[in-house]
Amino acid sequence: MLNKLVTSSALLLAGVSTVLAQTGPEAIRLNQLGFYPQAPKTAAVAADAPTAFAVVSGKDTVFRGQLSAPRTSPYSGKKTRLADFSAVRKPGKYVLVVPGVGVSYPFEIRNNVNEPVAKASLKGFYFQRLSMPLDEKYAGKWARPAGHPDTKVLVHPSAASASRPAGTVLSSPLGWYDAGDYNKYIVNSGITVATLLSLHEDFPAYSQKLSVGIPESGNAVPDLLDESLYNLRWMLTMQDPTDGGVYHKLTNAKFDGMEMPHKVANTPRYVVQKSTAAALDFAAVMAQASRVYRAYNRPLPGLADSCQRAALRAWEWAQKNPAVLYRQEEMNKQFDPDVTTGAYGDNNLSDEWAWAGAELFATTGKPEYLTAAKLTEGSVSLPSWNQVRALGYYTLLRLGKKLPAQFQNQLPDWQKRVVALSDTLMSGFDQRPYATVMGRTARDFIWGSSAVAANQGIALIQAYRLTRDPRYLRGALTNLDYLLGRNATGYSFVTGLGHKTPMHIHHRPSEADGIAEPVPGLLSGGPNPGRQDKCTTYTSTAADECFTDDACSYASNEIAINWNAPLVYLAGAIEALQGDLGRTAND
Ligand code: G3I
Ligand code: 9MR
Repeated sequence: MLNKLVTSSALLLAGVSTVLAQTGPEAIRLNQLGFYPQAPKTAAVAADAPTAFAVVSGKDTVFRGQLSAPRTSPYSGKKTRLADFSAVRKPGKYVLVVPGVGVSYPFEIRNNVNEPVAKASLKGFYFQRLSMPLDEKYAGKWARPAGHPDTKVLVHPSAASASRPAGTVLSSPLGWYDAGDYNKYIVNSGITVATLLSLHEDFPAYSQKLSVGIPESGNAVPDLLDESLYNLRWMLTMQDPTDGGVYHKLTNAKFDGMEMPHKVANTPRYVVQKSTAAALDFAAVMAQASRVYRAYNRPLPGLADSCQRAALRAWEWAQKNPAVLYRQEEMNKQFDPDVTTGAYGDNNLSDEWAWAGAELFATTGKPEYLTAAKLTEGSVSLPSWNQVRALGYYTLLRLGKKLPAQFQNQLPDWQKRVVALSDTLMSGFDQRPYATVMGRTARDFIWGSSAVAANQGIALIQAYRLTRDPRYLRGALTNLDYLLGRNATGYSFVTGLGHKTPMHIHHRPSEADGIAEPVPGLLSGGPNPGRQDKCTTYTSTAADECFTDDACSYASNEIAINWNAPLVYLAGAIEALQGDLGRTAND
C-alpha cells in the first residue's frame, strides 16, 4: 500500500514513467530508524544525476527540495548528493522520493526515535553472558542453554606462581563473551565496562529509566549497572588474591569452531599470564566502579569497597611490575600449550597509567595518583582498547568542580585538550560525501571502524557537555546516523535495527543457532580495508566501502563488546539530549 502511494507520488513528482522501474532504496542512505522532530535531517543519495527530491507521507508530498551539488568520496571516487529536509518536523511516517533513483526505506520522525538503539545495544550484552542459560522470557527465540561455566579453569604455565602453580584449578565464572569468539579478555573488558559506567555517570536520570528486560530488571539497581556488574564480577575473579596481579585473559588455547557455546563448553580453559596492561585497566575500571556503585550500597552491600580495594591492589602490583607486556608469540616459545586466541597486546602503556592514575585520583582524592598518571604527557586521542588516555580526561572533567580546590586551575587546560580533539574531528564534516564526522581520514576505517564512529560520537558529546555548543551535539548525531545507514555501504550496522542490516555476523551463536536472524542489538565491525580475514566476498576495496556481510569476515563483520558499549553510550546520550538538538548557539 505504502509503496503504491509512494510510487504514485514519485510519478507525479517526476512526471516520467521510468521511476517505477528504478526504485532503489539502497541508493538513498539515511538513518533507517528516522529523525527527531527538532533535529537536522539529512540523507545521502548515492547517485550523481538527479537534483530534485520530495518527502512523502501517505498520499501527501510534504516537502520538495533540491539535492546538493555532488560530493566525491576520496576513497571510492563515487558521487553523492545530499537531501536536507530538516524543515519537516511533524511526527509521522515518511519516505524520501528521488525521481530517477527511487524511494527510500520508510522512516519515522518522532521523539525518542533512537531509543530502540540504546535499548537493543544494551540488551546485546545480556546475549553475550556466560555461565547462565538465556531464558525465552528475556531472549525470545534466541534462548539457549548456559555456555561455559568457567568454574574449573586451569592456571596456564605462563601464569604460574608459588601459591598457584600451573594446573591449579580456579573458578572464574560470569562475564560476557568478548565478541564472536568465546574468550574473556581483561584489557577489552576494562574500556567496555568503563564506557557503560560513564553513560551512567554522565546521564544518571536517563540511566535510571533505561529498562531493557534482563533478569535483574525491576530490582533496586538500573539495568545499565546490573548488566555491567555481570562482567565486573567476573573481572574481580581475575585478580590473584596473593599479590594483586591480574591475569591478561581467560581463554581456550585456540578459537572454537562455529558452534553453540554449550556444545564447546568442555574445552579446557586457562587463565594466562599477568600483565601490566591488565592490572592498570582493571585498576581504572574498578576505581570507577567503586564510585558508581557506592550509591547502591544498600542493594549491593560491600561492593564499592571491594572494587576500591581491588583497584588499589592492582595499581600496587603494576607499580612493582611496570613493564610486563603481553607478547603472545614470545610466551608461546616458552610455555605450552600455545595460546592463539585474541592477544590485545599493547606495547605502550603510558595511556593505561594515565587512565588508572586519573581514576584512582578521582575516587580517593589523593594527589599522588594524579602525579603518577602523567596525564598531560600524551595527547588526547580517540579511545580504543589500546588507547585509553582520554578516558582519564573524561573522568576528571566530569568531576570538575568536585575536584579538590588545588586542582581547579588545571581544568581549563584539560578542557581545552578534550575540545581540541572534537574540533579536529569536526573539521569539514559537512562537506564530506555523507556529511558525517566519521570518514575524515582513511585511518577511521580500521578493524572495528564502527566503534571509531561511536567513540568519535562520545568525544563530541563530551565537548558538548563542556561547552554547550550545539554543533558538537549535532556532530555526534551524524555518527549515529552513519551507524544506522548514512554511510557508503548502505547498511545499518546494528543487527535487527533498520531495513538493511547484517544477517551473517561473525558470531558463533548467530551462525550456529539455526535461526535466520542474527542475535539482535549487536554492532558489526564495519568497513576495514585491511581485510585480514582474506574473505573472498568483498565487493570493494575502498576504505569506506570495504565491508562484507559474510560470517567469514571477522575483520569487517564480527561484533565485539568494546564496539557495542560506545554505541550504548552514543545512542543513550543522544536520547538523553534530544531536546537540545534544535538549540542554536545562543539558546
Ligand atoms: O597499532 C597498529 C598501528 O601502529 C598501525 O598504524 C596500524 C596499521 O594497520 O595497525 C595497528 O594495529 C592494529 C591493532 O588492531 C590496533 O589497532 C592491527 O593492524 C589490527 O590487526 C588489530 O586488530 C585487532 C584484532 O583483534 C586483531 O588483533 C582489533 O583492534 C581488535 O578489536 C580485535 O579483537 C578481537 C580479539 O582479538 C578476539 N576477539 C574478537 C575481537 C574482535 O574482532
Ligand atoms: O573467530 C575469531 C575471531 O573472534 C577473531 O577476531 C579472529 C582474529 O583473531 O579470529 C577468528 O578465528 C579465526 C582464526 O583466527 C583463523 N581460523 C578461522 C577462525 C574463525 O573461523
